[in-house]
Amino acid sequence: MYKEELRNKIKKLGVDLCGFGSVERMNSAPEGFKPRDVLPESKTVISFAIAFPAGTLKSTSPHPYTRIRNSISDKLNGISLDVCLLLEKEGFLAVPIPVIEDVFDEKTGRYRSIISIKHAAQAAGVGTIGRNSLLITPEYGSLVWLGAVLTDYDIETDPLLEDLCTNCDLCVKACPVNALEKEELDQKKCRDCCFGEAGGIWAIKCHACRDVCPKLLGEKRNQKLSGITL
Ligand code: B12
Ligand code: SF4
Ligand code: SF4
Repeated sequence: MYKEELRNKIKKLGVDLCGFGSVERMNSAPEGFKPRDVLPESKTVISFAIAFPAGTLKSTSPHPYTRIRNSISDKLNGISLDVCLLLEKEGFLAVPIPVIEDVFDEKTGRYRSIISIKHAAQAAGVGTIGRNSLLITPEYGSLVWLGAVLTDYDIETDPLLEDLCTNCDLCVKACPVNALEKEELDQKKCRDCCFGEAGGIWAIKCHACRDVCPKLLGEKRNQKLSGITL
């Protein structure tokens, strides 16, 4: 299967962006959280993204954003499964990276995905990680949701992108609990502020560092949403 044929097949599963990166590009990940710690045979990380509906940010209720976050995560976990089945039919090993689950890293005291999905996306040339610690893509800005699969299929790697963050620091100033003050996000401060209850139901109550970013929407979406001020 050629690279572009595979990319098209993955896009047809319902993603907006898809890229391929060699796992060596993720060698500087923390110990235990490199692709080969998870799949020793892996050669390529496949990253894919779905544009997150921008209207949710306009809502005065946190529930539409939270509902979309839960549904889009289920959708991406399903697409990851389909990508694995597709690759296995072609004779390759493939494992999905859970879309929103994390584990506690005893060595650093930080919560981590078994493979950081935004670092995977950066390694696959899908976007670059901004000061707000989120992946920014040229097409759909940082308002994307991410998935990834590791495979032993040696796919030609896509080029890395130039840094898309302008270092304007608006995200740092917008954080209500100063979780972005230091280079590394203060996970506890962010989690305590971000996750909670609204009207007795669990909800995501903060994404200010996302909302204020001039790179929130990206080139493709800005045109469609012109006139909408977020
Ligand atoms: C745990 C988690 C959280 C935690 C901790 C966040 C964090 N930054 O660590 C909390 C609850 C606070 C959180 C909050 C949010 N999250 Co969150 N979260 C995750 C999750 C499940 C794991 C993230 C992770 O592994 N963090 C640990 C590492 C990456 O962070 P770190 O310790 O600071 O790492 C440092 C170094 O160790 C090193 N490093 C670590 N890994 C690697 C790998 C390589 C190759 C290299 C070079 C370096 C390196 O670089 C870092 C900088 O110093 C991911 C989904 C996933 N499967 O990856 C979603 C995810 C990052 N979250 C997401 C979002 C949107 C949010 C929120 C906006 C809330 C929301 N859900 O809407 C806020 C934003 C907070 C922020 N500014 O980052 C999205 C981001 C999408 C995007 N465009 O980037 C993700 C990717 C979910 C998804 N599948 O799309 N999140
Ligand atoms: S999600 Fe909210 S609390 Fe977390 S870093 Fe962003 S602005 Fe700060
Ligand atoms: S708000 Fe500015 S500094 Fe923060 S991520 Fe966006 S472009 Fe980068």
